[in-house]
Amino acid sequence: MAKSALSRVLTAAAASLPLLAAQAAPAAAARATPAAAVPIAQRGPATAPAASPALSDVLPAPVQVSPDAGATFRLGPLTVIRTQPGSPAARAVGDQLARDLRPATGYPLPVLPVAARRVPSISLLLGANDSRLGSEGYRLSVTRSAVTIRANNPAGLFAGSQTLRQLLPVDIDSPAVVRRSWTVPGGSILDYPRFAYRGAMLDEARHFHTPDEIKAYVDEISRFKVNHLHLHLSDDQGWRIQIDSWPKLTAVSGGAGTGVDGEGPGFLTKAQYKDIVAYAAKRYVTIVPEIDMPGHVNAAQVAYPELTCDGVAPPPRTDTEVGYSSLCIGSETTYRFVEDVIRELAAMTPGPYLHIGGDEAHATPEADYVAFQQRVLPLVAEYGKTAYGWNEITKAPASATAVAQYWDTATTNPTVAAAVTRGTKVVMSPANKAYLDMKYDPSTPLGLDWAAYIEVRDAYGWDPATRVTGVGENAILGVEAPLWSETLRSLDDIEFMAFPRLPAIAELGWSPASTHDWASFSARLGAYGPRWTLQGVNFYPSPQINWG
Ligand code: TNX
Repeated sequence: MAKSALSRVLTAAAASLPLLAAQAAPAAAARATPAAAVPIAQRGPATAPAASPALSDVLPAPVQVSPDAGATFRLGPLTVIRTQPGSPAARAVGDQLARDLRPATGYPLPVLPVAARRVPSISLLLGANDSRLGSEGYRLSVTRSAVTIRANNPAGLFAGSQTLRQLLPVDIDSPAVVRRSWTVPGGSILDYPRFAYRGAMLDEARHFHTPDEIKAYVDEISRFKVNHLHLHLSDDQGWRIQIDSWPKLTAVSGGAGTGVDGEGPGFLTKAQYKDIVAYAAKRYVTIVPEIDMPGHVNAAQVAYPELTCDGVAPPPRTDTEVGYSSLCIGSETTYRFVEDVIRELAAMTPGPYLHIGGDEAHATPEADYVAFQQRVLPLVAEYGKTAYGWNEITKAPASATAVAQYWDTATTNPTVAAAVTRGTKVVMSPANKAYLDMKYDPSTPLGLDWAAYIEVRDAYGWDPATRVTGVGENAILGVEAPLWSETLRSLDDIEFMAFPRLPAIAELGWSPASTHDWASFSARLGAYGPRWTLQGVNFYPSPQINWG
């Protein structure tokens, strides 16, 4: 999915953005203005420095780093990649690593089950026999003759491979051959995640992002050990996933004219969705599908008027208002629809989570909302999935076995805290810290500002386990950085909002709290900028960061 740096420009996103009427915005009158069409090369650092990283220059910060100055490894034309014999998954990680390292080095980097003696080798081996590593951790050791990554599972080999890519000079991200020496700093790294769930989210409903754009984002987020991609597949403006038993959902609400300002048409066929799931799985990213209900359902009701209480189809909506639509809670048709959608979605999703939304259901009376969730949350479990929803689902006792995604900006939420005592697990996405669609500052051409302006330091400057009273480390499954698409169109737009804040959220999810340090993080981030430039990733060159 590599994109040529030269061909990438910052796309003009000519979104004229109506106010988010239901949300009190600090600067709600601000409109999205088009970003200047400046060639990407002029936006980031002008040239990539040829610096060789130190062993600790890794995003997210590893658990333990022990440098050995005398043990520099040199990757050369004879280097081979060796993978655990008998493990197709380890072999696949090795193949992927070879594909990642070949363009810039120009070396053949054969992938073999065993290496010939005295050949410099990069080994990816299973059987680390270290319980601290868990399912995603790894040990990486670098000596003069070998790089060895050991893990209990292939996921750890993949994580270790991403670390190794960052330990090579920034030129390794060049899409064309660079003639230079390719060193890896000596020593060893012990690394494993703080939280099991590190997520990102794309909003397919407000503007449809194509399968290729989703795959590019998978590539970009997986470098930072983000292991879940949540796809918001339905909302008031559009329905973006094929459901065979209700075909008009996509025929009517996935087509031309759908999306904010009528500019985001499209939907994923089941085949495309499964292809994305498989592509992501190879990068150890699990797809989490979301169908939002009982609110945010206008697009479904446009296609099927029987999903309203009066049976009358509402007009299609292309504005950005929220909180006005609701499924008809007392109608059995509603539950037939919901069960069909959950059944089909569960069948095409190998991952454990199925997100049923549940946010901003302002048009659903509270008692109806609870009744709906009491019926629907267990339905998700019936189809073999863990129910997942925005934090409002904690109003329903049935959320005890569910995962709640905390998007509230408040640092106290008694309903969520009470649910935690009943067993609910929480993914932290506080909108004023983790929402990648919030502007960096008032001059950001894209994005919204209802929750906050979020500069890089704000995105990094919080702790998931102390953010909300009564929601401590043990209650937290992880963190997620959602990216809503009201103002976004292209992949360039996505990248501009996600980078460099996504690595901040990824570090909060992966790295031990003891490593939390702005000076360290910002220096590592600044050194990463030239890699994005070489990859053609349109990142925001935040003035808070010294970009190499
Ligand atoms: C709130 S946060 C929403 C979305 C909007 C987003 C824009 C949440 C669960 N719902 O419907 O797209 O704000 O920032």
